[in-house]
Amino acid sequence: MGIMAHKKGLIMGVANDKSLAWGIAQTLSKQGAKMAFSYQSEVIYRRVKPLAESLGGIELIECDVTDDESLKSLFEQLGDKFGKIDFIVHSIAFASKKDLVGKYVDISRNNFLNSMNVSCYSFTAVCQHASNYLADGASILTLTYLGAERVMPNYNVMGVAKAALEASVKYLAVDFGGRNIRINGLSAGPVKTLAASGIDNFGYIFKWNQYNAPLKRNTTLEDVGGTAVFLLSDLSSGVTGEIIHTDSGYHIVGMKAADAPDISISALSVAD
Ligand code: NAD
Ligand code: IMJ
Repeated sequence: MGIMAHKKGLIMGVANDKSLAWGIAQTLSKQGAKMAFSYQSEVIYRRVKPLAESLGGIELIECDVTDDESLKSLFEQLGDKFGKIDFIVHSIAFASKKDLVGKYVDISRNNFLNSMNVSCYSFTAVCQHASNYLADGASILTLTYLGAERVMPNYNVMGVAKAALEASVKYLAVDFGGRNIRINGLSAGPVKTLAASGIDNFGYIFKWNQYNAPLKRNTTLEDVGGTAVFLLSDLSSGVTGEIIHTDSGYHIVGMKAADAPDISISALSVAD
């Protein structure tokens, strides 16, 4: 039956078969969870529908996280279909592409607020709208990145949004802790998803992580799925307000590995 048998939950942020949310959904499915996916728009629906069908028994509900009415309607529909919810995965971020290159200082007020809205506030909004629908022992998870803690080239406003997101995890853990509801973050190493496509020098960052991470490899969807299922299951019943790194150990490293090959940005093609 699996460790998620009898658990029902929501996955937000599957866009295609490379999405971190899809890796999490696959592992949850193997462990017997019942799930609904929320998708951002009609365009995404076309890609998510076949994925949902491949797992079977998945409800699909549209939700744009910048819209409170859309969030309200999402949880009303989930409440009707599921009753109480045992887990939620928030795997959503957005910044304007032009702000993910060059200097952070150049960000406009409007783009700063929009990035914070989608990438940070939306997690708090999800917890707020979900509140009345959560079961005793529920677990809520968001996805974050090391760029919240350290400066990473081009991550810019996303790093600021992730830092605020990680602080939100702690405040939300206290707000919900008295109801035995847990809130955690998973800090994933670089993965080639839509949210990584077209990012300046991503191939270089990817290789750098591979050569310098203690495990000498990059992060996989299976790695992310495994940590997520731990955090969403009762195995982690004593864990809340935590950020767990799932990055082959990269975050502990202080200097280039002695055996890391010399790589230069210019030597890497886009395909790398
Ligand atoms: P992805 O593009 O597959 O997922 C991003 C999702 O955000 C998409 O499904 C998109 O539809 C959704 N989204 C954006 N704006 C939205 C809105 N207004 N309403 C509803 N949904 C919206 O890419 P991903 O890499 O799987 O990203 C998922 C999460 O993982 C993000 O929070 C990202 O910051 C984080 N993350 C990614 C990496 C990486 O290297 N790919 C590493 C660490 C953390
Ligand atoms: C994104 C930008 C710059 C450096 C980056 C990333 N590094 C990693 C990412 C080193 C790992 C991926 N990541 C962790 C993200 O959170 C990505 C968020 C994102 C990506 C895009 C690309 C397309 C777009 N807007 C985006 N908004 C957020 O138009």
